[in-house]
Amino acid sequence: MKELNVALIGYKFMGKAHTNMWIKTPLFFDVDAKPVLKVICGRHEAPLKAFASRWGWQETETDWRKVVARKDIDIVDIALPQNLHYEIAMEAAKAGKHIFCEKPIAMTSVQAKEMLDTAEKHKVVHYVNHNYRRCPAVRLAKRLLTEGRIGRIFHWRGAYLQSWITDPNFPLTWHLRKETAGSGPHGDLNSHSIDLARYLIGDIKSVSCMTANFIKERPLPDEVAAGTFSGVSKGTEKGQVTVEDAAFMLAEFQNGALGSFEASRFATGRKNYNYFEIYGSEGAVIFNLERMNELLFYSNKDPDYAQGFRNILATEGVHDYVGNWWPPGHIIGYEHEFIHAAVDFLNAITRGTPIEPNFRDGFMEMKVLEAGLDSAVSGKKIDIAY
Ligand code: SOE
Repeated sequence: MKELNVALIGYKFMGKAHTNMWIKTPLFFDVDAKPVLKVICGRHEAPLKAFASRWGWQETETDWRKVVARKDIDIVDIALPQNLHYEIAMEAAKAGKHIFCEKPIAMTSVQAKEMLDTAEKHKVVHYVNHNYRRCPAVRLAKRLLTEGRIGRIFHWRGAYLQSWITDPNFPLTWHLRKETAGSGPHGDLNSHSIDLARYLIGDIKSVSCMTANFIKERPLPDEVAAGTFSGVSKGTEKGQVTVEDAAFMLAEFQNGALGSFEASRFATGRKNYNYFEIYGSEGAVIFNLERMNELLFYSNKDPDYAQGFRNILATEGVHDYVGNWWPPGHIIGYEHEFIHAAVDFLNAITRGTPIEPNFRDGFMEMKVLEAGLDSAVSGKKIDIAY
């Protein structure tokens, strides 16, 4: 089988998810090319080498410019904080590498547009990893919407709630600093909800948003040890939190539907509650990532004596991707969404099939995110000009 050499930049939470994805994809799916774990890149040599030997990366490198410049690399995989996406993706596109990039795509929509134009100019496959699109239950929601079973859409109600920084002693990791993350849960979590809403309902016309900051100072982190959800402080010295702690946004869709988006890391008890409801003239669907194999579906077409939300376990082979895993009812998890993305990404390279969300989607989403933050500052509703 043809081989494609991967350079992965980043080796923490997403680095682990992506490494697992490249390994498992050709084992479970019939792709035309086998990803090779060629080189992994990160700033800190000792943990990088330990990661590489545990997961089977052939080589390590501490300078991302060197890996992007290598002739033998086909795919550059960016699993890093937002502030590093733009520069690496631009260099990778110019070097003719296909790009698998973590979300949100960049720090600004201007950067995102340049990334899109450059990737298109150099004819490389470009993908922004909103993994939740490839959850089979989400694909089922899309199918029901496409088949008209929900009818005309009236409402999107989305929430992405976590609680990992409610402790005031959780350190000031990169997620909590504007210069590295761009924004707080708005960019980190609302970005996923916006992507799902765009995928399922359509583009957003205007937004109105409020943000809040509950804890303004935190202890500085031990940069090497700290990761997402697992901060380690360096000492008692504190620094300023420069992103919002929660962002609640209302939106009008171009098709007339009305939506709400809630993103917070202060939702006590919620771990990774990525939730949406869609209400239409013929029915409704409800999805909750923490029950990710299931989709609730309500249909007006059911006889009146049997109406109610039915719980569909999306593990039968009729659902997207799951036929390649286990027999029905043998549920799948978080990591599988990444593998589904890699299948489509590899097919985009070898078969020329389209892949979404791509840098165009990343750009559209950045416009919505930016409008949300502008609205939070001005207190006004913002019409989005794409
Ligand atoms: C942290 O908030 C995080 O890891 C996000 O960055 C991911 O995108 C989300 O999928 C889970 O939570």
